[in-house]
Amino acid sequence: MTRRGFTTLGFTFGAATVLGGCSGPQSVFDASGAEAQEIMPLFWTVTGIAVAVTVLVITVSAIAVFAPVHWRRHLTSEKFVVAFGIFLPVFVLSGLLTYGLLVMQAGSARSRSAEGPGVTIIGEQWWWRVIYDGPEGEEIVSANELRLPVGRPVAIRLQSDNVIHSFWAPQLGGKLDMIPGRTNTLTVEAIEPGISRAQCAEYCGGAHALMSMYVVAMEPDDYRQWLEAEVNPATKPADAVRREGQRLFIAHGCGGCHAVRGTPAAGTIGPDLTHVGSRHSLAAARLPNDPQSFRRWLTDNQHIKPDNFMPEYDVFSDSELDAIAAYLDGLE
Ligand code: HEC
Ligand SMILES: [Cu+2]
Repeated sequence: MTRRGFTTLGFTFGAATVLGGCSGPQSVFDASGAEAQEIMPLFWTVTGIAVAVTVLVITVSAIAVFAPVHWRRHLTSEKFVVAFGIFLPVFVLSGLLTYGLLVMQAGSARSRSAEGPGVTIIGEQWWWRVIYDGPEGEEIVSANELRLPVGRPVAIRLQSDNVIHSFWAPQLGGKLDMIPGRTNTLTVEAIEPGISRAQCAEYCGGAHALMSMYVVAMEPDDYRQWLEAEVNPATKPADAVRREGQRLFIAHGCGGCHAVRGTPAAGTIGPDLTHVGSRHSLAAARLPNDPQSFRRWLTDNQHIKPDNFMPEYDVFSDSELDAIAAYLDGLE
């Protein structure tokens, strides 16, 4: 390949890598939240000005080094120093500060308007405990997925009971730390139904990079129906295979770490599994949610998500694995 060919290839790959992050379920550029939309113009304004200032500085430096003497002389004049060294920075920075404060003002006005039921999200290692305020004010414990009604600002109370994590849902806008012993409140409003992703944005140990989750924005009626179903205890196993799965689940002590409401399983160390079958992923968006993935998770989870706090199980036969997977998959 010619040198030019290499350059073109390199450039194409480089651009593809950089621009590949510009769309998709975890992209800040695909705003699907009111906050994200409000921040967007501020982002582009700051980026635009930063680019302009960089170009200006490079141009002036180039003039200082390469231009003929009579050009260079201009750069040392007092007028130039006052205009570009004092007035321009003061003007640009005060303008940006004012604009930024106005955007923040709008943001805090809208977070005051978040009156309805909220959600508590607790950062765990390396998954999310998600607790909804129920219709009767009760706590509905779930995990590894955040559902939101479209068109209503929702207050998300962020906590941690171990190290510092950070909740970041790029499409909704906003990123806020989850700090042990504190509650930080982030308000978001989804503006259209759809699925996006959130990611832990503060290094929290071993499997930090694999601590994601899906954010599901739903029409208000669908959301209400979903929340009403989420209050319910787990569905009873529908057939003999699933009943056997439930028996194995209890007999092998899974319930020491996991809760399945309506059964003796009441552990709180791991994610609540009462409705695990209806979530969009397993293990904090690490695996798709299907029977095959449940099986793989049980036997191979330290490979799938290195360092996570669930032990691997090599005691089950093939048919036992199928039974447990069918049971968990049926917990809709
Ligand atoms: C020592 C505690 C412990 C035991 C015992 C345990 N688990 Fe887990 N389990 C965890 C933890 C912690 C996670 C979260 C892992 C992560 O994503 O970082 C988890 C995750 C899971 C998930 C994924 C949940 C989700 O929200 O996506 C499933 C399914 C699961 N466990 C099933 C089981 C089954 C079945 C058993 C018994 C055979 C079992 N677990 C035993 C701690 C445990
Ligand atoms: Cu993290």
